Amino acid sequence: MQNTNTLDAIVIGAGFAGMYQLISLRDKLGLRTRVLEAGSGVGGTWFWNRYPGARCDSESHSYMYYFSKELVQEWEWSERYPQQPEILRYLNHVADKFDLRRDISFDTRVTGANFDEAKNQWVVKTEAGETLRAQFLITAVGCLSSANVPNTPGLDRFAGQWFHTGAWPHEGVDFKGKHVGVIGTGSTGIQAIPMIAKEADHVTVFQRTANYSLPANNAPLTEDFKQYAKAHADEIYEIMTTNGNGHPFHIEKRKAVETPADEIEQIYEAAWQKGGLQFRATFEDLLVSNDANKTAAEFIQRKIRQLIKDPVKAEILADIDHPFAAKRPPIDSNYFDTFNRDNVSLVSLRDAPMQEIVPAGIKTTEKVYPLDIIVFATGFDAMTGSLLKLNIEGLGGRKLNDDWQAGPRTYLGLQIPGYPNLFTITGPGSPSVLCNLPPAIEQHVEWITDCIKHMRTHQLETVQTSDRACDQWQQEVDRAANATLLPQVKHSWYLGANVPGKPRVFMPYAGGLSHYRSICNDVAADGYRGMRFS
Ligand code: N01
Repeated sequence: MQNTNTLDAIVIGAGFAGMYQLISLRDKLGLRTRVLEAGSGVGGTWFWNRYPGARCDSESHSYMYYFSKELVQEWEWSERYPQQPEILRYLNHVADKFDLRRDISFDTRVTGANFDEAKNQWVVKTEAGETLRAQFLITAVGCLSSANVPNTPGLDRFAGQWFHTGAWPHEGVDFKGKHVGVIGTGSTGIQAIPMIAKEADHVTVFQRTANYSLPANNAPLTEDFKQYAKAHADEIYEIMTTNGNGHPFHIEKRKAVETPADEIEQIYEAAWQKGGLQFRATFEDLLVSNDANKTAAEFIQRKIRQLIKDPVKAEILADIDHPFAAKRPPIDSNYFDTFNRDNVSLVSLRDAPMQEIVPAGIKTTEKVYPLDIIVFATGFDAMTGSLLKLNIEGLGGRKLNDDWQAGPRTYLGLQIPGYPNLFTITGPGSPSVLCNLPPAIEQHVEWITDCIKHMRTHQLETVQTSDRACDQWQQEVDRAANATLLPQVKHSWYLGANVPGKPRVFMPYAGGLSHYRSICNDVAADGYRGMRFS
């Protein structure tokens, strides 16, 4: 039997975004709101990504909500970069504190959503056959939540076990005594490989594209730092929200191309020792000038060659074909040093591409590598994958999957023409994955909440953006990307290149979080320019 529930708002996803959206709509505006979550608990990314070594690359004191001063003051992080279990504990603490679970349906996967024009309502269907209706539909499905398992021939015949890092078994995986193959050397592979190598009998890393990585220099937080972060919370928040990337540091106002070589070296060495993504902030021209970028790229490549004892491995790891930070730069704990272990070998798929998976293991053009376990650290169908899986239908039955066949089109990454009363938190066309995500999420949630409040105050039923506003915004997204080196990398997931058949469109907004925030504020102050109410 089908249930029909009518609400004011439905939110899809109970990660950082969905939880704050629930707090905002339910507790600030008094809306009847329900969150639908596929997992059996809160946490989103941090609920699913339980692979060994899973850790955040943003510093803990910036990877949290700032909307509640009380919450900021009461939560205590233990390390500079929090591990997945600690982030999940934090999000569960938030769920308890704000009594969120009573309005979240867990184990509830959305299979379709269509707009009922006669009633101005979204009709949302779940896998269990439930139907819910609401005036507003807000997607909080995350940018990196649709796992990308390559369509490699033979996987179904593999005699061992295989796992994708983004859907890791809750009970963990026992690597003891096993021969393990890890495919992928993005942020995830770089975190997982050192941990798996400690446990497994042997690890073979299959690298398609060599990657930069910076030392995280992770450590327990000192009592002094914990006190500092609490006492200066307002200041830290101000820095995070007035710079381009949402991190708690500013990009230095100096250019590598105008700095003498010996000074550059000292600056990079200090940043390398300090560790973390601040390396990217050492010069303001690193992402806009190839000459500037080369100074950073060459410094890191030199470091990699120094760290790896075996010259063949060193060459494979340091042979990087793209500018530094033009793909998301990972940070690591002992990643390069792991290749000095006797039980770790490295295969360059550039030199010998993978042909198929055979029952015994992975077969490249060179040989078969016998394996007991294959770990796919192969990333995600980023930014659009999880949205398209929702099977959203808008006005006149138009389908999002058709409308986005040539790539995503949004207004501010927040609205899509033809889909009234639908808001997408950190959608394509917003800074999202180019930022530390919690401040980007807070900005979106607050903007959406203000927009809905405006509608309630003025008794407006629907809001939708126009094709014209969307086209103009897409031009701005392209302009911002083309002002940087980011689109130069043709095999980046920012462009959708990691998923065969996906259109190559640069998806996130590269104009910076603070600039983007001021555009969104202007749009709202100008009566929500580019959006039509009725
Ligand atoms: O995924 P990726 P990820 N055959 O797409 C390779 C976030 N994150 O999960 O570069 C062989 O970056 C692929 O090779 P190539 C963070 O934003 C955050 O590592 O496409 N190899 C690449 O090496 C990050 O950027 C945290 O040639 C294949 C790897 O797999 C994002 O998640 C922690 C292949 C995929 O790298 C994604 O990172 C971890 C194939 N068919 C991750 N297909 C935080 O701190 C793909 N590859 C919050």
